Amino acid sequence: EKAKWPKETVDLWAKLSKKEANDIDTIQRSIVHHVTTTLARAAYNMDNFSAYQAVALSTRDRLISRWNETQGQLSKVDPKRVYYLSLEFLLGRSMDNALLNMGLKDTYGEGIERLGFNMEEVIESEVDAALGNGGLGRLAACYMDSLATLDYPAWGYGLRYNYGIFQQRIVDGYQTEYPDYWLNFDNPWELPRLDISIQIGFGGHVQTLQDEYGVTRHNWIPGQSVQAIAYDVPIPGYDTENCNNIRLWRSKPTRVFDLTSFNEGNYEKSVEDATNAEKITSVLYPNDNTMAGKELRLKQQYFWTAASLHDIVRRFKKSMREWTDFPNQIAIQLNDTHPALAIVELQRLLVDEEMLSWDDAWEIVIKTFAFTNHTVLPEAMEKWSVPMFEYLLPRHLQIIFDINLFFLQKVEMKVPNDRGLLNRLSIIEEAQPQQIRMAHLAVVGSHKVNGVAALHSNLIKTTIFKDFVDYYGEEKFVNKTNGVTPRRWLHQANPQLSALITETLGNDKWLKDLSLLKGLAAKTEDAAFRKKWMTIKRANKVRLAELIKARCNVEVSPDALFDVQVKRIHEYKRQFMNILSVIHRYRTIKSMTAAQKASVQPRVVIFGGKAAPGYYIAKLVIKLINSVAAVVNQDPAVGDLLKVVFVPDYNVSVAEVIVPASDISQHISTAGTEASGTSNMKFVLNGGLIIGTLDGANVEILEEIGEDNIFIFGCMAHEVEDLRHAQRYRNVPMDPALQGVISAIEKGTFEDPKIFQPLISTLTVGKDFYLISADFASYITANQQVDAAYKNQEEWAKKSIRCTAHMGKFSSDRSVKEYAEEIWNIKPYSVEDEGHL
Ligand code: Z57
Repeated sequence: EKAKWPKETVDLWAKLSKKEANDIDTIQRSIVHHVTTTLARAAYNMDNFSAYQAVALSTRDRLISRWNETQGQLSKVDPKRVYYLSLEFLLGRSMDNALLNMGLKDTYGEGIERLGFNMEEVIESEVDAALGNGGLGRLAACYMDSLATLDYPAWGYGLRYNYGIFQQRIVDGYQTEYPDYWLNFDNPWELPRLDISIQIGFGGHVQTLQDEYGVTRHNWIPGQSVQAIAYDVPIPGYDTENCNNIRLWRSKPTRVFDLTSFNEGNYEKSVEDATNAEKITSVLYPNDNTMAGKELRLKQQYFWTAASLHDIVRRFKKSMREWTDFPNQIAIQLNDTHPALAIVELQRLLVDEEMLSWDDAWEIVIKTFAFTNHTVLPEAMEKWSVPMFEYLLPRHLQIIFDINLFFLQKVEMKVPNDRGLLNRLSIIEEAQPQQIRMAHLAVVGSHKVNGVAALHSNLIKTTIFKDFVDYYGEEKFVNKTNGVTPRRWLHQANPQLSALITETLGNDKWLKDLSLLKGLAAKTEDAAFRKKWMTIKRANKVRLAELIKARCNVEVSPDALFDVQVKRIHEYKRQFMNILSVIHRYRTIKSMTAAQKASVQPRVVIFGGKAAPGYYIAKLVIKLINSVAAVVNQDPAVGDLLKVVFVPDYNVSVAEVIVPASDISQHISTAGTEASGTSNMKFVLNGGLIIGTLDGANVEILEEIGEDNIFIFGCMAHEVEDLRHAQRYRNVPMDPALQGVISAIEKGTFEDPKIFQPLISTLTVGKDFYLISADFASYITANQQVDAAYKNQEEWAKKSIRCTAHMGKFSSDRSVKEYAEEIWNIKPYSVEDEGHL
């Protein structure tokens, strides 16, 4: 149609569509324009929040230009793209990140300074986008940053929950949950695409018919339907014009749907149906590493995968290519088993709607999908009961049974007469009722399966997927060690350290090639440099001390050793062992003479993290931490030698303050339970040392930074089975130091001991599944080594610098490049600066 326009019209469009200028005057005008028009305010009624809104709207304009240019060019060029399907994107705040990535932070900072505002204060007005629980959701956010930065054509697909992860408050030492209604004000970081609406069906029945060639065809007639509406979140890369997209779906009632009830004269019923439709994207399930098994969660998973696949297929069809080209144009990464239904949905679309043969369709499906496993914990493995599944998705159930039958027939051909093997490999678990094993479906429907750290990837090959490795061979199972984005986790969270690194290395190239950090290693012997390094650490500790004063009303000294454990509260992560060792430390100090106390290294022990609302034991751990804090912090016999704080409502923006301020952080999961961990990488990147077990990515961090710069303790993954066996059947006595600590709790040192009995029982009656007693002595020793090492500040500074210098491997840029080259087979596409209309 554009071609029909006269030249002057085309030229006028070209002239007026030029990107906004980014000089300070233009930017100030754009901010004030949004204040006076979009916000309908004026200079006399401005506050930090309205300043935030105006700066956000102005930033958004620039983001959207880039988004538009990138997506416009990509739809013309149509390169192979990757789609990252994740039920969680834990993005945190957007404004600071967008300004830094677009290289506009200084200009905006100066611009609003002259308009009477301070950038750091304005940034604080933004609420986190907390559409995730923990590591898995934050990993997705880091990967989106790296994909955009490396110019990969990539889209994320997820859900736009009205309520993100709950807000945590501490009342009388207990966690209480409050709804996180993050959309209270307009969200400037999304573009509603009200025109992009897809019908998603549920329930109903399956018609079986013969087509004109006598081939049996299946036609699903859903009993209900809802609409999926698209909301696009622009993801700008760092130091590139490229801007990728995360498409989040929101559920809405369809007209057709509510009219059925309405026409029957049942008005209330029709409104009730509408409410049920809205409910699908109402709330993020707050479980991390556990499976809830709720019907609404399964509805979320289908709603999201069906909408995303419909969108992907629609885009593919525009290119008029052959179906066999589908996997040449499209890679789909399944972030855990949550989107595994996408495998079934694509098979259904190809067979039932596009009329491909089963085998042709299945070949396309397998070539398209790849699957990331993030855990080996049995309680986290997704299983859906067959009767519930059939009620919601009758045709999908048939397809799953067919996928399973054809798969098991092939196994039978290769390994005849091994019924045990078929049972172990089957997608269907023969329980009462039958269960669908989503991990098995994901393995069978993908061409690559990866773990998230070397240890974990080997572990899955020998445990949960052993039989699959025997059947398919080793090549299908690969490792992709996690990484984190240095843009958010160093440049944004620790601006002073970032500036020092840039000054020292002579440029900021390290932000796109993190291996360049190794240039810092030579500086360990430079005393002046060490001083600068440690001065920055101290400033970050002062900032954290202020946050602790504001949120916990506890005064802590920035000269003490800051010891941090922040992550979801889970038994396998062993926050319980940490607080027990703090009690041990407290008792030790209490037993000391004044002279002995003089040589104690003062320590502030900082906890943070949310417990799933239904996870009773995890919530008791929070209560114990707060009870210990209440006693220790006011004990004059201890003074500044030991402080304990629980920072409420740990989230991404709180992490951005805590991570740069830590001296030592704790990554102390029972060996073999933490698939990778990613905060370990963030802490070490910021010059924080870690104390940890040989678990997840700790192993590879040790390899990179060397054993002198990390405190390792505890048993190894391969020893866990034997230790558990011994605890169960040979009455191994509890570690004596631990016994002393437990007795102190039972004597009522920290509130009514009855409260904590269920927790203590996990060590005694529960046979200490996470091996706290077995690891306790070596844990105490490792903590003593930390104290001793910290006393020598010059040596500590050297360790701290070496930590940062050797973290190049753990950039998510490296991870994403490995996925792109070894799994997705996609190439970067460089957006041309000025697009041609
Ligand atoms: C989650 O955050 C992780 C695994 C899961 O299965 C679920 Br559900 C949620 C975490 C792992 O526990 C971490 O060890 C890992 O670093 C992270 O996923 C990212 O891979």
